[in-house]
Order: sequence, then C-alpha cells, then structure tokens
Amino acid sequence: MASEHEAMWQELGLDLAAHDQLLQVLGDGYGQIFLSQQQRPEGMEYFNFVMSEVHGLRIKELVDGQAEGKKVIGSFCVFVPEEIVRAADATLVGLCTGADFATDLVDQMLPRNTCALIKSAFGFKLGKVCPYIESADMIVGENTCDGKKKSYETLGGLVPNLYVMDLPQVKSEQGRQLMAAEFQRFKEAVEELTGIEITAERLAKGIKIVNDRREAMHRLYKLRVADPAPISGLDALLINQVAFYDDPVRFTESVHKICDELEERIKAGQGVAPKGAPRLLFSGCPMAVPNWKVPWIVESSGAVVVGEESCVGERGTRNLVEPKGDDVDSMMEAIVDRYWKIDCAVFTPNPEREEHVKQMAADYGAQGVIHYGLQFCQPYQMESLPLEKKLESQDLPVLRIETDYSMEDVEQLKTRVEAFLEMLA
Ligand code: BJ8
Repeated sequence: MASEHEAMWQELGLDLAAHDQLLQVLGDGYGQIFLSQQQRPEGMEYFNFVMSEVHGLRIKELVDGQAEGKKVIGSFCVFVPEEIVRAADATLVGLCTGADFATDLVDQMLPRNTCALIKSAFGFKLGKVCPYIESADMIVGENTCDGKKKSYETLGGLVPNLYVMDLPQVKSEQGRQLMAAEFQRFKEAVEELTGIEITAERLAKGIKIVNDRREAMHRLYKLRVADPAPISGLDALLINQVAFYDDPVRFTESVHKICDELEERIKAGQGVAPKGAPRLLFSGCPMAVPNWKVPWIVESSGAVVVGEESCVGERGTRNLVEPKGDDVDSMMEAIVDRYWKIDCAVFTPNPEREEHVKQMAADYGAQGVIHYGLQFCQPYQMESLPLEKKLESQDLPVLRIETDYSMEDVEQLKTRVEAFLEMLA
C-alpha cells in the first residue's frame, strides 16, 4: 500500500512490507468493530481520523517537532509522570502493546508464559512496525510487575535509549520516598535529554496540560452514567486509547466537543442502545490499541460497557495534581501525591482498588463486572479471585475472563458473555 508517509517510515527503519500488513489488519478490524456501530456520536469523526493517521500524520508531527529540537519519550505505564515531560516541551507517548506481532521472534526472547502485553511490546520492536518506539528519544521502562521489570533487562539490548524507573510495591513511607526520589531522578534525566531546565513556570504549565486532559475525561465519564448510554463502551475505550498518542491540548478540545454533543443526546433521550440495556463495568488489565476484542464481544451481545477500571480508563486518569505551592519542590511533591494514589495490582496490599470498583459500579449503575485478566498476568489474576468474592457477596455478579490477543477464543468468550447476560436478566 503506497503511502505519502513511506519515506518517513523507511527513515525510521520500519519494515515497510510488515508495516503495510499491520495497517491493513488494523484498518479492517477498525472498520468491522467501530465503523459498523449504530448511532455513533458525530464527534467520533475526530477520533476516527486520529486512528487513521496514528502511524502517519501524528508521527510526522513528532518527527517535525524533533527537527525543531523537541524530544519524544515513550512509555509503557501510567506511573510515568507526564507533567515532567510536558514541562520540558517534550511529548510522552504510549508505546504499542495491544496486538501480537513477530511472535516467532518474541518466543526466542521471552518465556512462553509472559503476558501478551509484554510480548506485544517486543513484537512491535522486533518486527520493526512501531514508529513510536523507533522515533522515541528515550524509552521509559518501570519496575512494576515481575514480567515487565525482568523483560526490560532484555529490551535494554534491543533499544539504545532505555531508561528504567524504579517503583515501590508497598504503600509505606519508605515506598513514597522511593517514588519521590525516582521522580526527581526522572526530572533530571528529562532535563538532560532536552537541555531544558524545568522551572516552576514550566512545571505549572505541564501540570495544567495534563490536568486539563484528565478533567475532560472526567466529564466524559460522568456522561456515561446516563441511561440510555449516550456513547458505546467501545468508543469511550477508543477515546481513552487515543489519549496516549494525541497532542494533549487538541485532544482535550475534542473530548469537550464530543461531551457537548453527548449532553444534547442525553437531553433528547438518545442513546447507542435502548434504555434498560444491560450495563457492565470492566475491571482489570489495560487494553491498548488495537485490543478491542472483549468489549466488542460484550457490546455485540447487546450490553453496554459503562466504565473501565483500568489504566486505559479511570485508573489512569483518576485524581488531578492538586496545587500545593508555587515552587518546583512543592509541585514535585504534588505530582508524587497524585501518582501515589494509583491502585495498580503490583502494590501489596491494594485495598483501594476494590473500593474503586464498587464505587464505579454504583456510580454508573452497572449490573455486573467483567474482570479482564491477561493470561499470565499474575498481579491482576491474583487480585481477581478475592475481588470476585467480595463483589459477589454484595450482589454484584462478576465474570472473570482470562484471555490473550488471539482471536481463537472469540466464540467461547461470546458464549460465556451471553450466559452472563442471561443470568443478569
Ligand atoms: S499502572 S496496570 S500500566 S503496571 S498485564 S505487564 S501488570 S503481567 S500493564 Fe500496568 Fe502500569 Fe500497573 Fe497500569 Fe504486568 Fe499484568 Fe502484563 Fe501489565
């Protein structure tokens, strides 16, 4: 498939034939899953466009920015403090982790019982099909789950610019000190990479950009409380996913624009599914582009997904950086305060997550929870059993799904989802 961006992709070192193949599969899947939906809000046009140019115009913007001296930092986790990156006029992008690629090569590097998300990151690198990882000036790995932290030892041999951030696993005073020290070290690394000193004025600007985007997402989430649901779970997930790639200011404007439209829909009683359609909450592992399998199965079975307790969802965007003072140290502390509250399953114990799931289910009027666990993801699998017991003891049914990125289990999952919906009815 000839593209005006071919020269750029070649320059970045992509394997053009493999990349074409990937875009073809992505485009077909997108058409089948997203464009076939009924009653989509018009504001989704913008997100369709971003997705169609996610490897094209968006990469060109980043590459053009680099020509003017702006740096690009890639990340795999919502613990990486974006405010610091924005403060140095750099761009933080989420790296591709939502599809299988180059699996033969990945199997030579990672154990078979590694989760699909980690394997995907390696597959995109080894298959030379991710323009984000190839254009990044720095790639940040974080010591979260065992799979990720050990795999970064191998990834370090594949990329020239891996920066590893240590993170605590216990929410103790010592743990908080470690996070604060690591955020400080990261700030210094970003300053060195960009040649920009992060002043109070710059950091305040970085905080505002990221907070504004979070507030726009909070507005969107609140609108999903309405019945009939004004937007599908698939489209809301897509917006959450696009947040990891798009220019944050433009993205924020586009989210507010679609929220204006959704408010009108709610006033008119218009929705994507009939009033009273079963409402479900997702909880668990993050779903990166193009991991749309389970929400697609759920929504094509007649239910609506009304919320995502996930890093590509509310776990990633909950809480703002709250003002704490005007100097750099106070702002850095305020940033730590905000990230410290993230209830990722790598923390032990992690009681806040259960509270958040219950709260979200109540707020959104969800009749059931789908726990989404990737195969071999121990932190989320481990939490799923006690979580299921607690929620079910409070009359909130749970369907625990364990899957990967292949399409082999679609029929089996569909049967289980349909049975779950019948049980809810
Ligand atoms: S803050 S959820 S983005 S670590 S699915 S790689 S946990 S074995 S992605 Fe995560 Fe940050 Fe936590 Fe969020 Fe490991 Fe599980 Fe794989 Fe996972």
